[in-house]
Amino acid sequence: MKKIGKGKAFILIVMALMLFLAACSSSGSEGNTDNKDTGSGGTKSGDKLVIGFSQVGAESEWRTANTKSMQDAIKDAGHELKFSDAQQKQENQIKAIRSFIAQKVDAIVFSPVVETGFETVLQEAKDAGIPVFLADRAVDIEDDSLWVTFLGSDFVEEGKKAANWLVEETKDVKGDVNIVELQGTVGSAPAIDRKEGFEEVIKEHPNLKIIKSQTGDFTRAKGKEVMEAFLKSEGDNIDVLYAHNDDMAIGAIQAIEEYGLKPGEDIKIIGVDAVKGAFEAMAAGKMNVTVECNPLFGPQMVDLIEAHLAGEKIEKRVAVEESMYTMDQAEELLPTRQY
Ligand code: GZL
Repeated sequence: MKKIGKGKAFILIVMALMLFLAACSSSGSEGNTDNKDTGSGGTKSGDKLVIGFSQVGAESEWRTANTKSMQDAIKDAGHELKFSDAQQKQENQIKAIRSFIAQKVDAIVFSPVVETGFETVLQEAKDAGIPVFLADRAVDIEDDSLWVTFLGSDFVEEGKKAANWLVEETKDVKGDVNIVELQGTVGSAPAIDRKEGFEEVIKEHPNLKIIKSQTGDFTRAKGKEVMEAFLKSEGDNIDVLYAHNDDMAIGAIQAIEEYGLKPGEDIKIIGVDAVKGAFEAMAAGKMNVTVECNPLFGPQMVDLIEAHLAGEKIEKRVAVEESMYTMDQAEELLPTRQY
């Protein structure tokens, strides 16, 4: 058998050593399943999550549509939903969040009925290591580490859109335009911001005057009741109703008709939400405009929860795209409305 020279022997030993070292390093990555299991952020997408959802209530068409969008999206994604309807009571939301913490859910979605009074319970969720996602309404809390993100509408912009429509609609009117305002739930983000946005625009037009303003708590019944009081004290002096949601506007329309005036003509009606009821009222000539506030963000919220739990960075505020619809568009668009 031919002898191998010293030089060749050395090369063979070096090659054998390199192959051995290469084998060691590759088995190191194959053998280490720990890194693959944890990834960069914990749960891999595709895991079944348990999501606690504390919803404001069932006070309006908008809320009902929002609840359905969230429930369907969580179910369609294969996750488990623990749902709580707070019936518009803050104490019920605080109880629900504490219950979700005790049940060790993977994530909490929360639409705060009002902006303040939730700091303590959100700190408890943070201490328990459970991420909180704000849906629809914001909280007025300095420490924004208490929630991952806010997904919802820009309510100030909605108020501005409503006022800008009125400015255009009354540009040829000489003299004062008297406005009555039905505010949403006292202390809620949409009520505070829709008022702020509307007033920011009309302050540039001194003839546009808010002569009465009171909460109708976002419901049809309360909206009708407060409008009856407005009509009693101001009657034929009212030119415009600005309602922070369509449900209160629809209640007010009933009160205006019972009073003997024509809604949409004698009194212009401005609503917010763009629910089906508003399109029906506009198609009947009883309402003039509705500013869209889109409740159908359930799939977007589930995507945000899964992305966060997979370790992705999430923006602190994610806005929902929205439009505005007027009486002349209502008949054609009504059949297309999903809520
Ligand atoms: C707005 C939402 C409001 C709706 C009302 O995002 O919070 O609450 O405008 C609902 O219809 O009651």
